[in-house]
Amino acid sequence: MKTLRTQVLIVGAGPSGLLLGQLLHKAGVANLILERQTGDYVLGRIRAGVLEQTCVDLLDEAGVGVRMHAEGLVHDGFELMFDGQRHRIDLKQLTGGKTVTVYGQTEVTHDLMDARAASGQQTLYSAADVELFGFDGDRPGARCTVDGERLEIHCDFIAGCDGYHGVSRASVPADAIQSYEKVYPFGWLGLLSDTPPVSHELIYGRHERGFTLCSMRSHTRSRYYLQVPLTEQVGDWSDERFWDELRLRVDARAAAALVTGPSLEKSIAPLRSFVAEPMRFGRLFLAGDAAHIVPPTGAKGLNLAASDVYYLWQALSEHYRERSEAGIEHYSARCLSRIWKAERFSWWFTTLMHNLSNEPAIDAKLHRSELDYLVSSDSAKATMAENYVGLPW
Ligand code: RFL
Ligand code: PHB
Repeated sequence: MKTLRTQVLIVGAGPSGLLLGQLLHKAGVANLILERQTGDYVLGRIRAGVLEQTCVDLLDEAGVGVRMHAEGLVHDGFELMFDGQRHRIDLKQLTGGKTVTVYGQTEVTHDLMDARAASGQQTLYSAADVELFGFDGDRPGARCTVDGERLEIHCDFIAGCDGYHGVSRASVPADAIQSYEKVYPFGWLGLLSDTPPVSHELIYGRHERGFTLCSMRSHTRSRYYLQVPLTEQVGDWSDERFWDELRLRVDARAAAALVTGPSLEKSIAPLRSFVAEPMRFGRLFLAGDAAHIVPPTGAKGLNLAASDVYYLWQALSEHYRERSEAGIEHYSARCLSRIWKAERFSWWFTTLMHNLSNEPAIDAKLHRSELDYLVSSDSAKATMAENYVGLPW
């Protein structure tokens, strides 16, 4: 068996793992990333689209912001659509100047992978059978198989950035971790197409046929989502059926402006709220989707991953620079305080905007009334905007 040694072993080359690796590299901390899939597979996943300002700032700090600033779209607001009307939430005005940036997760990952290649830090793709050991003591590490060869990696710390289905959270003894979970009885059917977006800002729509989101990746690439029952199969949704259904759920102006075209990608994502506590187990830290999931309404998932990475980068840099354990001790509590607020916001926005099929008639009326209140009250709009642009770190 071949043996390797690094300071921080990062499991997972999604945005959390790659961003942490880059920030640690810049802080002079050696790190090695183990990823189960190939790089092309990781880049093929179409996911998040909206970055909070703090996430943009952290990507700049990591030195990967050039293309994001050149190609990303800065949005000052978004629209809520219900009963055939649209109502604008002016993020910039309601938050004293804050905005969000529309730049796809695929592009963020691409930029981070390029920076990783230039950094000279090691990344092992297609790493099979990853097993973690020793994180409850002071000699943690992992074993895995890469290209048919068995490897043992020794390290000071392990960062579990391996998503919801990863090995890191699963390696923690069941009695040391508590999970909170809510699975929603519907999913999002997403479609990506090289067509101009229906509007220059995002539109979140509530409709009796189900929720709709009109989003984008650029001025020429659109991303649309439809709420569908969990029983739906993506194969039953031809592009034509998708466009027809979308047209039924948007207002007349959007229906008239909608440009359709062949899909580049179509998939169904289930919706879930999930938090695992705590997020540190001795020398193992969980970060990003490995520790928490939000439903995508409100675009918080990638942004939360970035705030975990920020706290972890600070904690580990302090450890190596000043021999201070304070950041390590406080990592879990710092992350969870922000995570629960984003969980609350994402759950609230999801229940407000979706068609909950078995909802009592009075609840539907109450949601409708809440939407009326939201778009007519400056303080309600300010609360929405404050959460949407992202709470401070
Ligand atoms: P990821 O992206 O899941 O990456 C984890 C990586 O770990 C690897 N892995 C392993 N590697 C080694 N050994 C193992 N045993 C392993 N098991 C797993 C995986 O292959 C993978 O490469 O987690 P990470 O890095 O924490 O990033 C989280 C984000 O991907 C996620 O929160 C967002 O995509 C959520 N999300 C959104 N977030 C936003 O902030 N804004 C949005 O607009 C937004 N829209 C979305 C979204 C997620 C969606 N889906 C499909 C879940 C829209 C959708 C539809
Ligand atoms: C996306 O463009 O993929 C997107 C945008 C906003 C969300 C969720 C997803 O709330």
